[in-house]
Parts: sequence; structure tokens; C-alpha cells
Amino acid sequence: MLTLYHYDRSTAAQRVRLGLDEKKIEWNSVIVDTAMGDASKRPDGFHKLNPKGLIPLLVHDGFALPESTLILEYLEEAFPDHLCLTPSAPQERATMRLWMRRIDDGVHVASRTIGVCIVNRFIYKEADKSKLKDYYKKMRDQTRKNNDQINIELGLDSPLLKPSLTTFRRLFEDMDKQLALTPWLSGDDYSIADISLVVYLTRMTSFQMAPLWQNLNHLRAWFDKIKARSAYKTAVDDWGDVTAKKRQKEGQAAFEQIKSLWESVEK
Ligand SMILES: N[C@@H](CCC(=O)N[C@@H](CS)C(=O)NCC(=O)O)C(=O)O
Repeated sequence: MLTLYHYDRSTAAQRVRLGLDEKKIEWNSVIVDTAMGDASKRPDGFHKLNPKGLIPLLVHDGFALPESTLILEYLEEAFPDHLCLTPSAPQERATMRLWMRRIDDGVHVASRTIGVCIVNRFIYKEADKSKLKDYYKKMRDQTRKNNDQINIELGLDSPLLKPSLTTFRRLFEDMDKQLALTPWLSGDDYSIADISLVVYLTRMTSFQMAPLWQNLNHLRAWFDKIKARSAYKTAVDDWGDVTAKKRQKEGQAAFEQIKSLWESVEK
């Protein structure tokens, strides 16, 4: 049996739920939502299963696996009789992995920075101070901890914001170029690369940033195509986002500053 530790709006959890639902694999849900700054939401012993203390975490017949992109690859191998989301040609498989690698090469960290600068800093200002202190004490990822301190303090003036927006502008432009050539990121077939990256379109859109890539027609059409799939509804829409209204409000307030940083990205 499969158990997924996750919560509604996490991009990393969304991609795993997308993989599970596309493949029609049954799974049990355990919600672990520490993201409002409350580490006590973690079940006892969670760090033993995932030393970073983050979600998603998949447990399959006693085997615990963190890291969303690795979970997607694992599902491909452990459930070969279900819908295959990995191309068969070696070049396309390598292309798929190249796209997925970008997530761990900076995209996910950049997404966190943008989120903290725009909205989480307000969420954390409202949070219980002693819980927040404990939350950061238990945060094992030093980069995440250091970045958060700067981003909470400086918000839209954080020096980390422009590099993060640069990462996203380049990612979206590169995806648009690829999607002008092939229907999906790794070639002719929908794959775990598409699943892995679409969640950032969802996330950046939740910050009201979509006008910034209005010119990227192939990217927009690809996003619409994925949103129309039933797995997107069950894995993303139906789980919702308890912070959606806050993201929208703070995204609107930040838009002009975000736009000017986005437009200042060197070509
Ligand atoms: N590289 C990890 C990143 C996981 C991650 O960043 N998880 C976030 C949600 S997207 C989390 O657990 N957040 C909890 C918190 O902020 O307290 C993966 O791909 O699974």
C-alpha cells in the first residue's frame, strides 16, 4: 500500500499527486502541513523517514522515499503496468531528465524565494512567535533557512528576488522554445517532465504573474492542455490552496515591482 505525506498547495506534493492520479494508483493521504511555520504538525519520527523534514514523502510497503522528482521516477519503475509517463527513446528520456534536473538546480529554491518575498513573510509575521522559532530551529536545509531569513526581512527588496525571477523567466522562455518544436517537453508524449514543471505555472499564476508570460504562446497552450486533464483537477484543483486569497492579494500588491524586475532580466 502507498501512503503520501503531503499538503494541499505544495508544488512538490502537487507533482507527486499528478503522477499518482495520471497513473491511477491508489494511495492513502496523510496531511503534514508545517508551512505556516508550525513544526509541531509533523508526526513523531517524521525526520527518521525524511531527514529534511519536508513533504512530499512516499511510503510504499515500508519503503520511505522523499524528493518529489525521485518519487515520480520510482512510480514509473514500481508500477510498470500503469500508464507510462516516460518516453521510450533514450534521447527523449535524457531530455525528460534534463528538464527535471532544473528543478533541483535552482527552480524550486527560486520558487520558495518568490513565495516568501511576496506572501509567506506576511504569513510568518502573523504566526505564533515561539512556534516560528521552533520551526526555523528544526529546518535542516541551511539554504532554505538562510534564504528565508533574508526574504522575510527584506521582502520585495531582497537581493535574492531578482535572481529567482531570472531563473523563472529563463525557464519559461526555454520551455516555450521547446514547446514550439514538440507537443510536450520531452518530445511527442506527455511525461513526468511536464508533470514536474507545470506546478510552477500554477504557483506563479497564483501570484498574479501570468501577464508576464503573455507572449509565450506555446507555454500558455501547454498549460491549458494540462489543466484540462482530469488528473490536474483531482491532483491540484480539488486539493485547493488555503492561502490562495493571500497569494492573490499580495501578488496584486507586488505586481508592478515584480514586473519591473522581470523586465529587467538581461537577455
Ligand atoms: N526537493 C524537495 C523539496 C520539498 C519541499 O520543498 N517541500 C516543501 C513544500 S513544496 C515543504 O515541505 N514545506 C514545508 C514547510 O515549508 O514547512 C522535493 O522535491 O520533494
